[in-house]
Amino acid sequence: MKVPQIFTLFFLGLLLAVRSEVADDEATVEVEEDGEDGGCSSTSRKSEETPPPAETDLKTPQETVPADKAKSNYERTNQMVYLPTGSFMMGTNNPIIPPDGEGPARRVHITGFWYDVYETSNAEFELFVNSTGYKTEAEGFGDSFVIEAFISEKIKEDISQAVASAPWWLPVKGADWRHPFGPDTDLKGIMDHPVLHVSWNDAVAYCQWAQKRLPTEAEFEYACRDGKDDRLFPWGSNMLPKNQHRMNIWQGDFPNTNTAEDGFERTCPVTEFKPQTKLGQKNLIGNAWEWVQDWWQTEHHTGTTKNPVGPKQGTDKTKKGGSYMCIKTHCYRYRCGARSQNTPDSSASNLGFRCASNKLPEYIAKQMEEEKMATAEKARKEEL
Ligand SMILES: *[C@@H]1O[C@H](CO)[C@@H](O)[C@H](O)[C@H]1NC(C)=O
Ligand SMILES: [Ca+2]
Ligand SMILES: [Ca+2]
Repeated sequence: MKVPQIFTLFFLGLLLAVRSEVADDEATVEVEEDGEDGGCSSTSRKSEETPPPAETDLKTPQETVPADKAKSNYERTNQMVYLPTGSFMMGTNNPIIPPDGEGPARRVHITGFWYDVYETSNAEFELFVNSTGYKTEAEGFGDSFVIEAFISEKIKEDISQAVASAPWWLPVKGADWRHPFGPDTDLKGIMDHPVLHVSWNDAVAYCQWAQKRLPTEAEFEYACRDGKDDRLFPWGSNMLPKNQHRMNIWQGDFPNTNTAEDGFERTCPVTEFKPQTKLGQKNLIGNAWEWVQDWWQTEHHTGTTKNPVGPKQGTDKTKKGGSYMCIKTHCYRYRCGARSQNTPDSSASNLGFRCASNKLPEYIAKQMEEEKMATAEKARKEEL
């Protein structure tokens, strides 16, 4: 987000004393926006920043390994599910954060497509980097945004520049996907967590290598709505059905205390929690924000559309789902209809992605078949 936009949002937020009530068979939700915005929706690079220098140590095309030949040292989490053709109401007529363009509700037809079950993990992203020599934009720029609460005192000493309207975001030198909370942190023990500090451009490159693509915003929301009308979450509007956490967000007093009642102070494994949708997708909302294909816009026509892809051009790309940093008071964006944006070269410690595809890539079909057989074989052996 560019600085002027941050201020616009901030003052709009101040003007807004939104009270929104969403009736539901499961719960009634009351929201008060306190005007402090920015929370889990991170900042963007300023457009005048110089782009990453040309890389000289990249692999030549002959040296790269295609996704169907790549062998991971970790258990794969690249499985996909098929979402059948259908239509749904995108957006809502009861927007909770109106300046984000959450409304109006409009009918959208979606052609059946394949969608990742999980957010892209550090292990999956490392396989891509091992196979291609890819360097992320954050590695090129030499820094990325990290929330202050997770930066060590030693690293913090060297940082003076914060983001005016969201002071908890700091640009940290040496923060990138391998060092998610600063140069003195690494991926030990979190290879199955979502990859962070990937820009929109990085996400596109990964999906392309994997023989996939980024989903459109409409596809994300179609999956998230899971056949229900105007509910907040995939499973309904009750955040804690049967008093159980279904996603990784922030509990406590943001940004100072994090009680982690959902079990996770930062990210959780991409396989964590019960599936959020009937088809089995996990962490669509919460954990890491997810880039989608579309350029950002906040004005939408109410007419019916088929497979909308967003505006032809823009300055920011759209992201969906909210993150482990989201809390109702600061960033009530872990809802299917919620949305936010960043410039396509931006990256942060709460922003990742997952891919979609029109066709199931052959190597994944084969892999999933083998996994199914292995599971059946294991079950058979246990019966004996
Ligand atoms: C990537 O390569 C490194 C170095 O050979 C290896 O240790 C690591 O396990 C590889 N990553 C994956 C996902 O296989
Ligand atoms: Ca949490
Ligand atoms: Ca997510």
